[in-house]
Amino acid sequence: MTNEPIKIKDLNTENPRWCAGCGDFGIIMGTKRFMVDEQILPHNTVNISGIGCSGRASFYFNTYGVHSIHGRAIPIAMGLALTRPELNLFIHSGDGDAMSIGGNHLIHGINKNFNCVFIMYDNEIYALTKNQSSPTTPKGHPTNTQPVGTYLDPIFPIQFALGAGVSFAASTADWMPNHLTNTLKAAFAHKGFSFVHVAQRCPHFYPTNYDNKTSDWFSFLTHENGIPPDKRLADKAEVIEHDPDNKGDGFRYAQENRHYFRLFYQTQNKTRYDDLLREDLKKTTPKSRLEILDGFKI
Ligand SMILES: Cc1ncc(C[n+]2csc(CCOP(=O)(O)OP(=O)(O)O)c2C)c(N)n1
Ligand code: SF4
Ligand SMILES: [Mg+2]
Repeated sequence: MTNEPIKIKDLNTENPRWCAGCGDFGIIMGTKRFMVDEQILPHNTVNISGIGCSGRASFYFNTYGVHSIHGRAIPIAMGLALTRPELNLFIHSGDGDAMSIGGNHLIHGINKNFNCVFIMYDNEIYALTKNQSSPTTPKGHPTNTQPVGTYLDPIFPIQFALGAGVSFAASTADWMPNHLTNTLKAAFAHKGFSFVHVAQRCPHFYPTNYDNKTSDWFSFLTHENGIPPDKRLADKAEVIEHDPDNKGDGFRYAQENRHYFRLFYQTQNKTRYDDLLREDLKKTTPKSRLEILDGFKI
């Protein structure tokens, strides 16, 4: 370790094994840019991922990392948050990993509000398992598992997170580096579970999704306490004022088919389990294993 400021190249590992044009490249590059801007040091940082194309993200940061199993990035990160509060924790999770197979863990991670940045790579498809419907696939979109068109209405991730009581919910996109980096800065500054939804392109299995050449299908929501619109796209897309204190409006925007990139909601008034537990531990006297087992005698 040197005292030199870190640069992007210090955070790189091997070349990612993703398809050309995959939005995952933009997400890890935006995350690295944010780490350099904020000088988030690799030896104090853990990138934890689940399974999926997105699950490979943890390999591509020269930090500590865990490539775990579906949904379990959340309990692993929580264990670290409880025992090593000085670490910077980033969770990388796909739409299937977060909303389907690991959905139960996500609800409890959000409710426990432990300190981490949760990045959801939403390509609206199970990509690693070759084009299967996910909980966020639009109704009617054909996939290998539902070739006549996905049967169900999609789950709206921000609405899911707000419904579970999240303390920070924002949405950004892989092709907006400036907005992505600013969103991660706001998420990292927030103390608690920061849910960051990222619209992610999958040109291999879902090339018609998220047209990054046009800007009439989305709006930026902005506010002095929010996240500014992407510099490059601010003049091209609709920009609406929204106060991130207003959870009701945030919830309404989150259930629309139109996309909104911005900070939906933020509160500092939610209890943090990691803080509570650490305070509680200070008040207890450690017990031996036998004493603990005695407590279960009947
Ligand atoms: C318990 C379990 N069920 C199913 C699988 C198979 N599986 C691997 S990746 C994946 C889908 C991942 O989709 P998503 O989270 O959206 O990630 P993406 O590949 O799109 O980035 C599935 C179903 C698994 N590995 N473990
Ligand atoms: S299949 Fe899709 S998500 Fe997976 S690496 Fe290729 S473009 Fe990216
Ligand atoms: Mg996916």
